[in-house]
Amino acid sequence: MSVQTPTRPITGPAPAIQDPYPTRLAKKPDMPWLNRREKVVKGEAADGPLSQQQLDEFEQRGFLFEPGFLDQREVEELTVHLHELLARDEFRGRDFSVTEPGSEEIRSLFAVHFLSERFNQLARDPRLTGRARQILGGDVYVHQSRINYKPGFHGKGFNWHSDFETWHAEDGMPSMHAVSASIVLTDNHHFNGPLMLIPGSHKVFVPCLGATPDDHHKQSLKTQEFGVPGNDVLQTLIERGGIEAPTGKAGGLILFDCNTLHGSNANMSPDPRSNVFFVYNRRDNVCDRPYAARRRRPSFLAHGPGETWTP
Ligand code: 6CS
Ligand code: FE
Repeated sequence: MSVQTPTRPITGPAPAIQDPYPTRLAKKPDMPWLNRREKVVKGEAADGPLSQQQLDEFEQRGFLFEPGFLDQREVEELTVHLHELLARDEFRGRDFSVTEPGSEEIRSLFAVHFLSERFNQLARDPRLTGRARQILGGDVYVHQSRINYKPGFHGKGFNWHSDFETWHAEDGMPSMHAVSASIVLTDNHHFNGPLMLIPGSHKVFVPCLGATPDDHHKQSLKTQEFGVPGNDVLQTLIERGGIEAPTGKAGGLILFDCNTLHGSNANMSPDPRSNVFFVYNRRDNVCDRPYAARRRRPSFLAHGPGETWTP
């Protein structure tokens, strides 16, 4: 007769590492959100290009829009590089080149600071790294980069989400010490699917429902279904903070906190909408093991400090 011994005790002490931001839950939590633990702005006005007023705005709203960050000449030059990258046949069908659901049109091209010397130079531009250091209060590296491209009439949107929720759950980013810099390379108006943000939403962490499926990024980068907050909590946060969609001429910069809820609509206008986007993470906040997924995502989505990457 054999006696079955359980391989793991059914009850026992809680795991030693407590996740401060549990997400991808099996059931709806009692509270719709947790308060953010980290400060938002960790540097000083004296440390860089942003004024105290700009830092205060970022602190309160979770983003800052700077129209005319790049001049027209620089925008035109970067646009040439962007189109060159999008036209590269050898990138077609590769995992870092994400197409729209149901078509072959490119939606996002990741790791652009490794694919192009010009975008590498832009990622390291002190106008950007200075702002990121100032907000994060320490040395930074590029955690992720990408181009988003929404062709006229065809470009689809992005559901509401916090990037930090995904990076924490799927890439193992421990804390909210990252900031995104999105430079708009086309004129942005209300009809070509501009970035929409919920002011103030960065101050709370909204746990999301549903275990992360394996290889989730293959689906989520086209249409995200896991890691999106429920409608009730979105409604409350939008009633409190509203929705903003910065618009204006090409060359504008949107800096937004890693936890600010954002999304965008489809492009229903004839005009394409494209932007280039760098995520700066503080060097002491490197990603380790994912908090709510079985495996880390591929490195084109989450680079380490000092790491290089080739297609
Ligand atoms: O999965 C990610 O890492 C990303 N997804 C979205 C929709 N936004 C930011 C980031 O590129
Ligand atoms: Fe995002």
